[in-house]
Amino acid sequence: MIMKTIPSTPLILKRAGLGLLALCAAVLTGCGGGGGEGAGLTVGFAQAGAESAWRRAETASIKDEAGKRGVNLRFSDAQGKQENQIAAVRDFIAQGVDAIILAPIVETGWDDVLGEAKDAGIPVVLVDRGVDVGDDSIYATLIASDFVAEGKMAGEWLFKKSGGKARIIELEGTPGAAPAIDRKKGFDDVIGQHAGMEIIASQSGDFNIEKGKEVMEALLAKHAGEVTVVYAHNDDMALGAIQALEAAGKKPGEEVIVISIDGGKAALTALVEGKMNCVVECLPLLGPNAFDAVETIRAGGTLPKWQKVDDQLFDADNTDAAFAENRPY
Ligand code: GYE
Repeated sequence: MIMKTIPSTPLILKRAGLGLLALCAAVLTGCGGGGGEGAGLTVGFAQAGAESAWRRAETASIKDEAGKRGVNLRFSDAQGKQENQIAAVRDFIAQGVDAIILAPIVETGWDDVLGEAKDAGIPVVLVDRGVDVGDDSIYATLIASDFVAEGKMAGEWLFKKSGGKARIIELEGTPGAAPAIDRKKGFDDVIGQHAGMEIIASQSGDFNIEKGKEVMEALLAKHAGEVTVVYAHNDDMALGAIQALEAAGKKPGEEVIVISIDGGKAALTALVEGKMNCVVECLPLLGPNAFDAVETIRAGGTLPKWQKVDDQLFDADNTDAAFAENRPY
């Protein structure tokens, strides 16, 4: 790749020059109405897709925040395909953007293209999903939840709720995606410690409602007589599973416990209606944090490799209709 051959010194100068420009812009425009540190920057956002309400909320948060800060945002939706996302990152590098925000579809396969970004002197801020790379200096920071902890929270809640007896169908996220791998790990680890709890089937519903419903229908054809719990790696698949349960004549939330992760309005509403029993939160409003990170990097500051987003758990004890109604996504 051409970018790899560019020597680092001129790039450092280039970045310093742009930093100065940004500073001038900040001084000229002041802090209000789109001014500030980010004003005038060009940032590429390589989004994974639009498969879930969560991801649409994340996209909206990043676009809104760019608008507020006067950042010129270039947006790409990879439509669930890693090759599209890699091509988008390469395009941003070729365009010489000031920074790249990347929500990586899967964990692996990023070494080359992120190495190219580093060689080009373009910082990469990872949002919402982590990567598995040989050299972690090829990205600046990761802003994301702890997905193992989320899965663990769900498993521990279920242990208490079920008294340690459960026949579970697990609906996994996109194969190879950090939240699918880690939400499975955290949950399965807890379940594995209790003899009366068993995962009777575990299959991917690709983080979307249609696939969640379809997979649940197929699994119900086999396991309708024994299933007592559905654990879905996100809200959308849980909502699809609820439709499948109802179509099969089962009462979600009563005959079958339903657990999801994300905590969007639709899931919290289902919780209040009694069709869902437990929702572990995962916050999608990462725009402010992402652009704070870009500005810190450009100001020469350092950031922790992982900025952990804190999540909580919702169930019938702490969630009411007003809370669900006011959920902004
Ligand atoms: O839970 C899911 C989405 O990467 C944390 O991706 C994100 C997950 C989120 O499609 O709904």
